[in-house]
Amino acid sequence: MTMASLQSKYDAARANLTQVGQEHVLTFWADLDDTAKAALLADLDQVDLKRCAALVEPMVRNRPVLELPHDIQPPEILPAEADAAHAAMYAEALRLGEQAIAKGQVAAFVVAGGQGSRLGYDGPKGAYQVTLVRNAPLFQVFAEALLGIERRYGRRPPWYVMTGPANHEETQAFFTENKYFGLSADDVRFFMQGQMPAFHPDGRIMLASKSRIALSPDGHGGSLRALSVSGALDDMKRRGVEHISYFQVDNPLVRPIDPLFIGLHIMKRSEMSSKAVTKADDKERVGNFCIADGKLMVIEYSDLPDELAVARNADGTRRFDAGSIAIHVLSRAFVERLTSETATLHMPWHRAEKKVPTVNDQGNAIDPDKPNGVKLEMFVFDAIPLAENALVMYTRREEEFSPVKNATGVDSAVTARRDLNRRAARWLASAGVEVPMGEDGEPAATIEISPAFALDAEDLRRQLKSKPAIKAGDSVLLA
Ligand code: UD2
Repeated sequence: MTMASLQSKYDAARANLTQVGQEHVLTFWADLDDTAKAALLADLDQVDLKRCAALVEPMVRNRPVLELPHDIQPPEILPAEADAAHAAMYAEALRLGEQAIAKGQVAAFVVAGGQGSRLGYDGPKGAYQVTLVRNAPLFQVFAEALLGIERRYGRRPPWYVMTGPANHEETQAFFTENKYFGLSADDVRFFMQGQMPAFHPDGRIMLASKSRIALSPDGHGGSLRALSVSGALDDMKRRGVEHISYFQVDNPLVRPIDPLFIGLHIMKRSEMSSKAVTKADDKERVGNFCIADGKLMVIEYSDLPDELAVARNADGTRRFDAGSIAIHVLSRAFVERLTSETATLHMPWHRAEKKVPTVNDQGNAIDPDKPNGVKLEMFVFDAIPLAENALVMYTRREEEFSPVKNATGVDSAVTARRDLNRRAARWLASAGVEVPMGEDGEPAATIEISPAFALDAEDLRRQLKSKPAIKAGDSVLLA
């Protein structure tokens, strides 16, 4: 940037910042060299000052009081598998879903913008190696599921990967180094999610240093806006994609494209559909599906009142038992409607008080030991109440949900690998293969089934030409 253009950008930025009382962002301008000045201006380009200004009073200077809906009821949920009452409907839904996939109307969409901080893993979470025999990373598992879909339905779905500023380049490089795991570059489109500045509790935007704004990802709810501003929605339209199959990067058991789920979404003319599992315990850290004041919505575990979390039905079953596992199908038209220029995105912001490294008035670095800043995020499930005909279906936890969130213990790589192994053993057993079991009740062999080879138990039955003989201690790969 030339000096003159730096100066004119500075003048414009100063005017905009002054309008919203945030001119302190430029406090150290005179101390900065041109590179640092350009970096600060680039950070400012990321910030929607008007949007921030509207949030300062209600969300930053004040802690919003969570207003729970008056009437909270459990929703009706479609079963994981068709019972007699649903047999005809599920058969038709499956047909519709398979047809949409074969016509190229379905895209996969993974949100992979967060940082693996809880996992203590320093890299894009999708690069985390998770499978039992090949140690394949999460991204490879999803790529192979798309190859499996192509094998089965004759069409490879395009894949949209939302990254974050901390991992965008690394994620793309990881795909390139690994030759897109058998996909081609044209099948995969990367885009970065939006960012929000952190705020001082008094409402001022925080600086991370003299020349950088303290920016962080705006939550997976920001993915809807990012789909729009990145041009991904236009790209989908060009390709004829109507339905967006949304999942999180941390769940190696997910079926990135599920014909039955997609078919139900189409059949019910739902704009946003969700999968649920029965909760592992009353306070499991998953959102709770509820009908609140007549609308389907998810109430996050931290917000669900205790008396509701522990409530029981007359037969002793848990009253609010449907946990959100962040698997959705969204209609492209719905995302377009929510994010169109004339629409105000009515999704709420969620406030979190965090430790944010910053600088003091003299420009000296401060590494806080307690929360000193406010971060704001959007959650994707807050779009559900805005959708027409939103539906929820159950899926089986052991078939589809075992996220890698923590380094050890629950929801860790250890439990995810255990669940991948159990599922592979179960699929093999249902195909008539004898799987040796250990005294601990776990399969006594290490088994990996690539989703490119088989997408589910029924697919495996079809794919297996002969029944492998498996002995205790064996390592078995079906790929
Ligand atoms: C989320 C859900 C929870 C349940 C659970 C299932 C929230 C608030 N809670 O819990 O209800 O469904 O998942 O596993 O969502 N991400 C981004 N950008 C961001 C933030 C997150 O891409 O700015 C991605 C991240 O890469 C990951 C996913 O969103 O794939 C989930 O994020 P998380 O680990 O923060 O969510 P968690 O475990 O609190």
